[in-house]
Amino acid sequence: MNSVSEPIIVRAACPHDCPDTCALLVTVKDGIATEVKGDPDHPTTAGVLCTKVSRYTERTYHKDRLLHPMKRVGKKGEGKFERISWDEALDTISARLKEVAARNPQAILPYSYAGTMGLVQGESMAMRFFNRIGASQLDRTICASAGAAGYKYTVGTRLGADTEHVQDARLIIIWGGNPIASNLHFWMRVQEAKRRGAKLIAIDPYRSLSADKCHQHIALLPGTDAALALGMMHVLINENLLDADYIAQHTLGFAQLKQRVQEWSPQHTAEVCGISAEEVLNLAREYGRVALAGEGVFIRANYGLQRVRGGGMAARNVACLPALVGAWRHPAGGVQMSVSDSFPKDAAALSRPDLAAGHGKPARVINMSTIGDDLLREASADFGPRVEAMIVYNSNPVAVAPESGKVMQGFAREDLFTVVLEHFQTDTADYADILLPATTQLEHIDVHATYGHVYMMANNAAIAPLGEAKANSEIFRLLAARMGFTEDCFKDSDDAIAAQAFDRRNPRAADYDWERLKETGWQRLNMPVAPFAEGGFGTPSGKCEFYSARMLADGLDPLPTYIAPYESVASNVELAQKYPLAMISPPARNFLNSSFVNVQSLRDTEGEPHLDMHPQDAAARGISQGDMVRIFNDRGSLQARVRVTDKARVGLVVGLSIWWKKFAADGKNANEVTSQRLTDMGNAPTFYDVLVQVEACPSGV
Ligand SMILES: Nc1nc2c(c(=O)[nH]1)N[C@H]1C(S)=C(S)[C@@H](COP(=O)(O)OP(=O)(O)OC[C@H]3O[C@@H](n4cnc5c(=O)[nH]c(N)nc54)[C@H](O)[C@@H]3O)O[C@H]1N2
Ligand SMILES: Nc1nc2c(c(=O)[nH]1)N[C@H]1C(S)=C(S)[C@@H](COP(=O)(O)OP(=O)(O)OC[C@H]3O[C@@H](n4cnc5c(=O)[nH]c(N)nc54)[C@H](O)[C@@H]3O)O[C@H]1N2
Ligand SMILES: [Mo]
Repeated sequence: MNSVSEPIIVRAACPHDCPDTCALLVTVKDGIATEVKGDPDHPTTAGVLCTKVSRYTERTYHKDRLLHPMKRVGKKGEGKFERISWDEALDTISARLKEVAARNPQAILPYSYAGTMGLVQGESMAMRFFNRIGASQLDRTICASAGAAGYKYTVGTRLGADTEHVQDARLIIIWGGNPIASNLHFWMRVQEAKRRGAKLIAIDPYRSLSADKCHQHIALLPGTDAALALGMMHVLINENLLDADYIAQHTLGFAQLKQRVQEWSPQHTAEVCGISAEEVLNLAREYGRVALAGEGVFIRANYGLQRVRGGGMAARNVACLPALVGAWRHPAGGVQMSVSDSFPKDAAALSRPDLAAGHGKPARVINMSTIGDDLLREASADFGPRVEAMIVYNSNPVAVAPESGKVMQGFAREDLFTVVLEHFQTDTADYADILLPATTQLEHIDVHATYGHVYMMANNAAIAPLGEAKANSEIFRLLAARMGFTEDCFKDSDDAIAAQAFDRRNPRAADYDWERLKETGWQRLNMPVAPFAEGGFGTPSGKCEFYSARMLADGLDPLPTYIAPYESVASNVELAQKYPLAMISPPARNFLNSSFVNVQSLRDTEGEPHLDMHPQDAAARGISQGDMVRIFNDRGSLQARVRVTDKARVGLVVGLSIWWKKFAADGKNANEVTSQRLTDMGNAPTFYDVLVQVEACPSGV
């Protein structure tokens, strides 16, 4: 790009699906990116990057980067391709899409998630394109929609306690999250709080890296968090550890809540959660007492508690806690789950839903979490047309979607036309008919909202695209032209799109100026700290809704309750006789979902697929440290090497994820055994609501 030999520094933003969205400084010398560092001046990044992203150049210049368009020459899934020109690729795709669209545009399905969180490369040109076609809509549920639904019923909007004040908290509860692995910059502030005397409590069935560093670890059974929150509310209410003034002014339904929680005595709660009654009592008392003393009690509620049948309700119950004790009054108090609603994204300008409206009837919606079943469905009055063409970008569904056996069967359909836009030949790319090389964050521009802090972030292109790679936005721009779409929005440059990203009519982004943001790299939204200190919740009543009429209208219990997992020893006795172990598959520290698994140095650190298992469970099955085991249920099986450890509580096995199948000895990963059943609200997947059995593999495997 530049030919001077003096290195230049380019301001960029980390594109990955992580709450931290770091501000990056990229060193470029003679057109080559030589180093990626965290911006020391950006308040949450604070000059620090995780191991993965500090190796960003290793990923960008990886020898396996896709550099040319290719077409499939082998069988689906075999991964055999031949180089073609961009013209041939775009002509083939547009011809096929026109043919399908002429029959029924809803037979076309985009499939994307958060490979990049950028608004330009993720939420604009591609969405415009599919809206204009009138394609099926994808319900993007795979990560956060259960918790989002539960949180929003209660609090009204996804705002929460501000990361920048965590260090001032006196009590920090890490609930269903592992920030050392997945929210490092939050953890750095937790460490500062600890040095200042804060107490840290982890609530997690597994002694994760983070739980191990907390003062206390409450190892409840998976999927029982809603019960624990009910038990805490029982104690808070019955022992009058309450902020009566906050409750009176800013909450709705206290009397009904009081009645509801009576059945959740510490003893009963403890039985459901598989912990002791003292743990319930002490947790509630500590929470209430510290908050009522006017100090910060900060709950970091994360994704671990949402990936089960009652995941939405669990998030809702946890979101009720701070209102009871007035924790929201303190800048370091309240709950933080996602703060993504802080950003006034201009979705109408970015994705142009009005273009879809031109097709008359509303588009059919397909849930990305049931893609296995939906690819295998025939046309029907209920379902609509069979999916005939699928365009995948920013996602690796063959590795990450639940019940993988079905997903692979769907992708293997000979009559399905599949296009994949990727950096690498992932498990999903192996099934593509046309495989297109996409640029990485260093090669394109973008603008970012985040879900863990409140800064708008700019990403400048640091280097020219490698090989023939093109940005997602450019690929869809070219496809739109080939399809004959003449609307002006298909001519927008990436800069023009970025300039439309935030709605300046909203006071939070009133002074948003893309050209300036590109120079400064980041800019805080005009957001107050302690967003609910004076109430002002986003619910219909404007209060924190212990009782939610909207939930009742949606067919849900209007009050906090407990919904047992689909698959647990207590809830499904029959299944548990065959499959007595609960399995969870949370992220491995050195991977980001399935991204980075192909970066050698990071994969070397993780080694190979492991299964953590309690000594008692291992002994009962004649399994020893380092044995290769088979993990199975009715949906499928996979192999992993056992680590016998009491990090996993009795009855629980843990397979840190998400491995590329092709790097596992048996070509499988944890999603072989996960199910496509959905959560109580938000239609999200239930990745951690799984029973399995484990047996030693015959020796020699
Ligand atoms: N390094 C790294 N960082 C990441 C990611 C990654 O893959 N790798 N992924 C990114 C993405 S997409 C997301 S959504 C976030 C996820 O962010 P987090 O939610 O913080 O994710 P995890 O690290 O999986 O932490 C989940 C924890 O929940 C625990 N858990 C499992 N089941 C239950 C349960 O029923 N109840 C409770 N209380 N705990 C349970 C697990 O043992 C695990 O320790 O992280 C983001 N950051
Ligand atoms: N068993 C199990 N399964 C899980 C989870 C779990 O904890 N356990 N977690 C779930 C969660 S929380 C999530 S969010 C999902 C994540 O699922 P995905 O969003 O699919 O995330 P990744 O696996 O990281 O795949 C993203 C892909 O996008 C590609 N990519 C990155 N940037 C670009 C770009 O600019 N252009 C193009 N075309 N491609 C790009 C990357 O190379 C990568 O292959 O997985 C879910 N699956
Ligand atoms: Mo996620």
